Amino acid sequence: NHAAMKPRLIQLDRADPGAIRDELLRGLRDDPAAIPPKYFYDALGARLFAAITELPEYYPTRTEAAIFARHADAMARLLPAFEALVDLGAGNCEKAARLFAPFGVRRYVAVDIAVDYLGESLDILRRQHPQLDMLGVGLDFSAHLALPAEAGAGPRLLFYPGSSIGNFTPAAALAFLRRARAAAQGGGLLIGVDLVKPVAVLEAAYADPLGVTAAFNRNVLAHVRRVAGADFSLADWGHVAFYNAGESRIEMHLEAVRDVAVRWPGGERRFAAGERIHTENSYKWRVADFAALLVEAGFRDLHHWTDDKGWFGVFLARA
Ligand code: AVI
Repeated sequence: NHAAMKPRLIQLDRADPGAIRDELLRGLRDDPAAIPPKYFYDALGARLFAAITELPEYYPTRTEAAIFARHADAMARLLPAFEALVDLGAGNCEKAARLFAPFGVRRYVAVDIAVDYLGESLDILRRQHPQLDMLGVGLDFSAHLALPAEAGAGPRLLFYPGSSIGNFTPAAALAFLRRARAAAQGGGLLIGVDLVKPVAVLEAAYADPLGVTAAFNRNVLAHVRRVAGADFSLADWGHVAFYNAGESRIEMHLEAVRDVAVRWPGGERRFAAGERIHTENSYKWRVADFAALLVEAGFRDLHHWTDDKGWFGVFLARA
């Protein structure tokens, strides 16, 4: 029976077009203007991000992968007991799949905002791991982490790689970690975190000479044009990325290269040349500060691994 072999998919949060438009237009009217970074990831944006992870300057993805390749067996020996591996922001499910064997995973719950793309990933995975119990969940986990009952009642290992936690402010990161701890049901958390390092290395990773990150940044305007009806012209905006040492974060902005007026149904805003729209923060943590954040969120029994240069950290903690 082929249908029975299909991984189960559950879509929990359907995007509400009205709420999306309201959120975006509120941000555009703000001073300074801002667009939430989750709008980077339309179909093209997701592909541009995948291209970023291949850039020689963008060290986080390959540095984290090397840490897992080197230490997965050591991690496996320290894991709390768990019934399901819950992958937050699973995408193509590649990172989690590399842990199935060393961690002895029997149930895999892949969570992402859109279940459509997840379905394709899980179909491919199913062929490689026919014994694995799989579930795909469409959920905006930046808003809440209430997983469906189908995810199981036992302890869970939450997996949050890629330093996506860095796109939260420290306060939002703490709130997120508290929710993650509750969702783990007595299991644990395995999380990848980008670390503070020389400014030149950080800035090169967010302003690559090929211009892929610039395209990724500008593409958010095409997405906003589509979903909020704001008539952005991409050529009017330049990519700006710099390290803000006081806040310990990379900031990305789009800067008007001339005076521009942006119109949308029911409103408009003028931007003077040089004025910016804030599109992303990417926080860089120190090991001790991130460990303290985990403890503040209620986690215990912390372990962490880094690469030789200390550029990226993977933390394991018990819920
Ligand atoms: C997804 N997130 C962890 C990336 C980062 O590095 O903050 C997004 C990104 N922005 C620009 N380049 C990559």
